Amino acid sequence: MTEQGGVSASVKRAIPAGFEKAHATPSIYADMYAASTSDPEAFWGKEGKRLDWMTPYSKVKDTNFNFGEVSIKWFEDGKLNVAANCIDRHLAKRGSQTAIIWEPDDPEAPAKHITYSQLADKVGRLANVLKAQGVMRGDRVVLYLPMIPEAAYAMLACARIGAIHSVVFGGFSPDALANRINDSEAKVVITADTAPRGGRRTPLKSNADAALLHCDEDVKCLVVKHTGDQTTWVDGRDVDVLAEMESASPACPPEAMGAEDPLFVLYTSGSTGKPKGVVHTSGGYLVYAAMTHQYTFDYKDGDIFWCTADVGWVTGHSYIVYGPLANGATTLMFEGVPTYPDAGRFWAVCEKHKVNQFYTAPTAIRALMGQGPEFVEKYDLSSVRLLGTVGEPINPEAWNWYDKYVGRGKCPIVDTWWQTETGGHLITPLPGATETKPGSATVPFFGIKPVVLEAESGKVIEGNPAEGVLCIGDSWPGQMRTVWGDHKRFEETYFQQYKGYYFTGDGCRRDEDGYFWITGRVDDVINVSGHRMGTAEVESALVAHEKVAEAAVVGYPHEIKGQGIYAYVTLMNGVDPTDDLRKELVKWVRTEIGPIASPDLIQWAPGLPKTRSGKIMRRILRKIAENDYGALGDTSTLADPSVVDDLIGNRMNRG
Ligand code: 6R9
Repeated sequence: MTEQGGVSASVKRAIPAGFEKAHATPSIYADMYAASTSDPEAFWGKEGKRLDWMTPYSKVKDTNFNFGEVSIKWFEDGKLNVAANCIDRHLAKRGSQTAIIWEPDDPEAPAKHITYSQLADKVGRLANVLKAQGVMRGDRVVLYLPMIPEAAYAMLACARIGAIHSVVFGGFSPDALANRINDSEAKVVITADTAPRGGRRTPLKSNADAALLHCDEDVKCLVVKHTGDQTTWVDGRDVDVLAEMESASPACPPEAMGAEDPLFVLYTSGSTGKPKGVVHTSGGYLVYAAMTHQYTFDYKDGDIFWCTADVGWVTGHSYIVYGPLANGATTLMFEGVPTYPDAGRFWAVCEKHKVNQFYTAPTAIRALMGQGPEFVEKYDLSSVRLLGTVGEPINPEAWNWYDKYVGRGKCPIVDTWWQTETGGHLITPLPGATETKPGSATVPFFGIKPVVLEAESGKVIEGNPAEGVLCIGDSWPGQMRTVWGDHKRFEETYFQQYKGYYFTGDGCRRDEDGYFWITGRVDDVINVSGHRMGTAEVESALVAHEKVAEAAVVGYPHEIKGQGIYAYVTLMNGVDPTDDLRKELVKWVRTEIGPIASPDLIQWAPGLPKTRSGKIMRRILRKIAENDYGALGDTSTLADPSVVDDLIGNRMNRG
């Protein structure tokens, strides 16, 4: 990505016509950015008022990035309810406006339009069902659901009663689900019978059954009978949630929550150890999600907004549910996949529901690009006025294809860089304010102070161009507050290496114009189709197999997925390295973690390159996987340099 960035760094795309009256124009952006960074108290004190507060805040910002005393608080003495902000306050004006358009997996099945009044009714009922199951303020509720309206109802029902939700992506395995239920000490799991995707069905309930074998026996299982597929039923533990909602009261007064009370925990992969529970709180998160949704997408009243992410990821939290609903928007929720029944599905849905803003991942664009433009060209996309991307760097080829065939040359493309930890966009163009460059996430959002540091020395690099690691110099309201149950890990992960800064884990380049180009992770996290995977997680899954002695996992460039998973595996003595065993190991990892963690390539490695102190030299393994032998660097510190020649000789074809 860096080279491509360098080549096109000077080619700017003008702001398309029709954005003269956008929420931010070049001068509005310049003024607001200056105000936001020179006096954050005043800036965010005013922005906080975009929400309805039950008790107004008197303090705005109280944040400390110093290692050992990290503490982040925004609007700390204010009280509010997130669900009331996403629903109740819109009812007078927008009761009969559609809040959620639901498009099912099956293109022949009817879509649903849920108005704000209907949303209020459903969320109130579900909140009462949760209460009846003993869920109280501060309790954790795990959601393991398909992309159905009930997922949004459940998130908002938790918010309404002050319970903390933790959504687990439906593609995760029973083991991964059990780990999250146990780590968050959840009281309840909400799941569905099965989840249709691309014409196939994932057995969510039976996965939940398997997970619950490893959890406290008091954990309740609320089941949405969505497809009607048969499942097992454990009396006393399982609850038919739709039936209970029928008879529950829709009236449920919203709890007054502190701005700093947790809203949700979302597990994400890091460079070491088990996934960590990223904690977001109520006030700052919602202010930030709402503001970024409005400005980045230039959302205006009456627009139909579609973010194609799954609610199992942060993108779905901030830009399917919380940001749009806080703004009284119409948000589209899609159950299916981009390639079912064919590669035109996204565009068919855009045409059918007259989508105005469309937000997806580069990996989806690359996959569809490979199918040819005829799948896009036949649809009427005249309603679409803005395109967005998220999740990984977008290569200029994909950017140009998106621009030409989907945007028809008239839509701005907002390449939004952010993370689970950041709650919302940190570096992104604003459509009416920022000229774009294909492949660059461009400039910081209001209140964000990105800094580029030298990786080794931690020295701040002033002036342009600059290349190094990306850190953020000050807090913003959407920032994560802690790691669930492990504040020390929070500080060590994000604040230890570069003192006084939030360390993003990403590398970047800042070009002559001050535009940011994200070059990818600098830690042991790989980004597979926009999903974060810790190499350590895949390794520990592999070594849990009885035939595996040791494993090292790295990322390598993959045409569609961005990065693929390359595993070096050392087998136990006497075990035959066969193709069948390869397949068995791939299947094993799928069941241990989930399909998104499947190794793309497994190379048998009689030995791994290690330092004399026994550390695996991943830098070398990465280079071999990338086919870049010239750049192997110094191998003299290896305990046994000959293992490298063997690995090169037996390298897998990337295909
Ligand atoms: C929102 C989300 C975060 C990591 C992040 C970075 C990569 C996300 C990007 C991007 C380049 C973009 N990333 N957006 N890289 N350009 N526009 O994806 O959160 O799943 O936590 O991943 O994704 O490497 O550090 P999350």
